[in-house]
Amino acid sequence: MKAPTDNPRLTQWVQECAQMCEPDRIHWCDGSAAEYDALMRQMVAGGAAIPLAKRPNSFLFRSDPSDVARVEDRTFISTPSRVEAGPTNNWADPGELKRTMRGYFQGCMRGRTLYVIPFSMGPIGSPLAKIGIEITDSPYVVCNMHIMTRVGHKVLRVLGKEGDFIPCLHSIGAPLPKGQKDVPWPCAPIEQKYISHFPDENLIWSYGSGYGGNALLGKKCLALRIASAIARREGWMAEHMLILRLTNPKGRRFHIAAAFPSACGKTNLAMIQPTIPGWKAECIGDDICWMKIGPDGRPYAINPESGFFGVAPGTSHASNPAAMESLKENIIFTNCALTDDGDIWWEGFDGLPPAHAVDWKGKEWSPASKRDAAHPNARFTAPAAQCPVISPDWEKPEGVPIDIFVFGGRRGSVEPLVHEAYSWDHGVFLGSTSGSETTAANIGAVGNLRRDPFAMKPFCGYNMGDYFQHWFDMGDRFGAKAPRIFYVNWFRKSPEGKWLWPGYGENSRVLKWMCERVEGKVGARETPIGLVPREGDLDLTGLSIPSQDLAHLLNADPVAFKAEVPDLEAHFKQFGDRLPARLDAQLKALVKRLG
Ligand code: GTP
Ligand code: SPV
Ligand code: MN
Repeated sequence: MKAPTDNPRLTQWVQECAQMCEPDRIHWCDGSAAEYDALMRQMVAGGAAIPLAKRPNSFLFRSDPSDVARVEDRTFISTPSRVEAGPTNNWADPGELKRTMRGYFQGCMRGRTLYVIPFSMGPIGSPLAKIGIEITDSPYVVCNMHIMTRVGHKVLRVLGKEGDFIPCLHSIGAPLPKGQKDVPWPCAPIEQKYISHFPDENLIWSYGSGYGGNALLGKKCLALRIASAIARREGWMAEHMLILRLTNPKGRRFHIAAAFPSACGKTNLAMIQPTIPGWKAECIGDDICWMKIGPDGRPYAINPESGFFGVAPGTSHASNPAAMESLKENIIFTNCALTDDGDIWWEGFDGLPPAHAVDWKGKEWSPASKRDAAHPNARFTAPAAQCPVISPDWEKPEGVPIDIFVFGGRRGSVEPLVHEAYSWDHGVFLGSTSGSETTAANIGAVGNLRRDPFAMKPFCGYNMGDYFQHWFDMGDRFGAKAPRIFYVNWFRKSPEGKWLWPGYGENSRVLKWMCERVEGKVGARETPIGLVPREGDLDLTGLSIPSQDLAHLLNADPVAFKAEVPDLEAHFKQFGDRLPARLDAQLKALVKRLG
């Protein structure tokens, strides 16, 4: 196939990759519906995709049981020196890593097609957008990229002859010998998986996995790890944040950007349907936020993606009706269960479980089975435009001005429902120390408390100490225009282990408090950890929460926080002289307030 571009750097890179990977053929993606349909037909015929009778143009995929989530242990930030990657990243020497990976890439696409996917992160032509080119041997990746990013010839037109792009090389790492039948989800064993980033060269090499952030390279690899490194150099921000617009009954708009770790509630909050009368919410993005300082000195945010790669389990009409409405057609489902009438199902779906289903491993399942029907990290890939609460401004090239930053995590104890930072520096401290229990979004143990600063631990493409400093530098530039900073925890549990807060749509009550704090209309109580609403400060009309539960939710127990200080000190210590002095000062101030 002739290259539909006259960009010499692009044609040369594709040629080099083809020489190394030795595919049977090369296909330049045009991003058309016809291309998507043809690839899906091919995957249905080959047994990789199952068409769903109940959802038009929707398909179910079952991954290999070893390839179900991001692999942080196999993810590398490969900078010339280890200190540039910092203590929170896996580092590998670029020369050595490339040598090892070239060994794997050599001939890895034999028997397969090399797809070239030109894509834009951000509305095509937006001053905040970036162009990437993904090379992959996975038609599943191509179809997902069609939904998650803007793909096609229009990207090549913007790129032009001289334009710059971020090369993203991906292979599932499973050459197909002649005459051998393919398996439904080819991939390489875990020890051969490499998700590698070379931030100094804006280069991504991913080998061995076909799943999510390991393989859809526009998402975590480009839009967070590489983009965070570029953003620091260029003076903007790339964050693991949802973006949402809230309009109060008077018509005043607030734009909120919130960073929670993976599988800790971004998609749900992004599509919130407020339970309090008169408040309206619109979704702008559910996972990634790029921000530049606008002409008025405020941060302006865009969602670089064009789809949702959302956690399926727990999604229902009760928890997230807007997501359910988005999933009616044109969806890729991965690792969900299949019902006998040709629909998908997962734990936490509306209504009763089906009497019989086929689980995510393709095995017979019934409610009596001891195992989950859907994998806990089962996902849907859905076009953002299908979301009933998507904002009419979600593709505005200049973005939306942010009023409020929210950090948070999943903590069964200690952290109250919400608190506000005393200052920008205190807010950066809250972001830098945020802790959360690990989830199924990464392969590894689930439920362990870890520090996940700014929800960026797995996604920061450089030394996290320098990233903290970048937040201070940006705050200094925002000055009086800096967004206010809050910290939330929807996941606090009673000693008996039940959720204390109803969550989901009811989180609008917490958002209302934040907006009214910005307007100076509502009070708060000073505590050692920050400003916490008093019972009367939260609008709880129509909600019946036992008052002892509410007291528990709003309790910032100094004893519990004091007990965490040694862990915070150890957390900061790992950054050595890269830790901004302003964070050290914040920790000392906290210790003093705790008494
Ligand atoms: P990534 O896509 O991995 O970045 O995840 P995310 O941050 O978008 O998480 P998501 O919104 O998909 O939520 C993950 C899980 O948390 C789901 O099982 C949700 O049902 C659950 N969840 C989300 N919001 C709430 C809440 O307010 N309360 C409770 N109890 N659970 C919630
Ligand atoms: C996350 O893990 O934060 C995700 C899913 O959003 S993935 O794209 O697989 O990284
Ligand atoms: Mn995410």
